[in-house]
Amino acid sequence: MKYNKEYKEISRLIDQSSNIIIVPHIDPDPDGIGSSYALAMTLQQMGKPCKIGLQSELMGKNRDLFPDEGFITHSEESNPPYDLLITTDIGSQERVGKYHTLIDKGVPTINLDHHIDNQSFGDVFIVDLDSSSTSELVYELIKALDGKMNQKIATYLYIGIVYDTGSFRYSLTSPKTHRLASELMEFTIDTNDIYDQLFENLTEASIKLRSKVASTLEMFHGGEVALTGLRDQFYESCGASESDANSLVRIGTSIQGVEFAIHMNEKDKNLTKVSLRSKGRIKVNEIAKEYGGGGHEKAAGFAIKNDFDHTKELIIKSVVPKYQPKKK
Ligand SMILES: [Mn+2]
Repeated sequence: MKYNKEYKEISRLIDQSSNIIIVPHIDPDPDGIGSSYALAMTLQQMGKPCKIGLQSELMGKNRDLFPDEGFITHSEESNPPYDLLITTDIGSQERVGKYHTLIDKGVPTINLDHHIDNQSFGDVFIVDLDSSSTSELVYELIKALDGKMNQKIATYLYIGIVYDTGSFRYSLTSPKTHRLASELMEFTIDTNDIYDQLFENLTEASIKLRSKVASTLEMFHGGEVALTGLRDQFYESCGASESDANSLVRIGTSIQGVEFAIHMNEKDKNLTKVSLRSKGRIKVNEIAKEYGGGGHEKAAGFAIKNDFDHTKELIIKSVVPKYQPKKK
C-alpha cells in the first residue's frame, strides 16, 4: 500500500495515546467535518477517548448534516490533556486556529490532507494530492487500522466525498473514488437527501457572494481565458463566511468557450491565492510551479505574497499571456 509506513506510524501513535483530539480547519467544510466524524467514531470503537475540536458552532447545512454525536468540543484544554492531535483537511497551519497551541506544546500531530499547498506539518503526514477528498483518504486509513465500518461512518465519509468532488464531477474523481463510494453505499445511505442538502440548499450569502465574484469577470484571448476575483470585503457586504465561498473558480470554467480559468482569492493584505483550471489546452501545474505552487495539469494553484491589485497585475501581465489562443 502507498502509505504503509505512515499507517504503521499512525497506528503506533494511536496505541500510545489515551486522549485524542481531531481538528478540521477553521470554517470547516463537509469534507473536513465528515472525515473527522468518521475517524472519531472509528477511534471510539477502538476504545480510544476522542473529541473533535471546532473553533465555533456548526452552522447551516453542516448543522443539518452532522448531528451531535457527543464528541464536539470547543476547547483545546482537557483533563487529562490531549496527547494526540489529528488534523483533517487542513492545508495551511494557520487554519489549525487555537488548537495550534497543542502543536506548540509538542503534542504528537498527525496531518491528513489532500491540498496542494499543504505545508506538510506534523510528526506524521499523509498529504495525498491524488485523493478526491480527505474523506477518501480517511476511508483508506480506517481500513488500514482495521476499523469497523458501519452505516454512520459510511454516511459521514460519503458526505465528504460527494461534497469535495462536486458530486463526482471534478477532475480528481477517480475510478477509486467511485469504488469507495460504491462500497459505502452498501451501508444504505440516503444519497438523494445528502445531494439535496449539499447542493440544492445554498445560503443566501453564498448566492450573493457568487454574484459579486461573477461581476468581477474579465475575459481575455477572445473569450478563452476568464479571470475572477474574491475580495475580502465581499464577505462582509454579503454577510458571508469562507464556508460560503466554494468552487468560485467554476464561474469561469462554466462559461462557453473558456479554456483557461483563473480565480484570485484575497486572503489578506499580503497574501493572494490563485486557482487555475484548464480544459486541456494549457498545463496549469507548470504555471503554478513557477510561482511556488503545484497541482495537476487541469487544476492547480499558488499563492502570491502581495496584495490583490498587484497580484492581478502580475496575472494579467505574466500568466494570461502564457495561454496560446485557438483562433487569432
Ligand atoms: Mn477537502
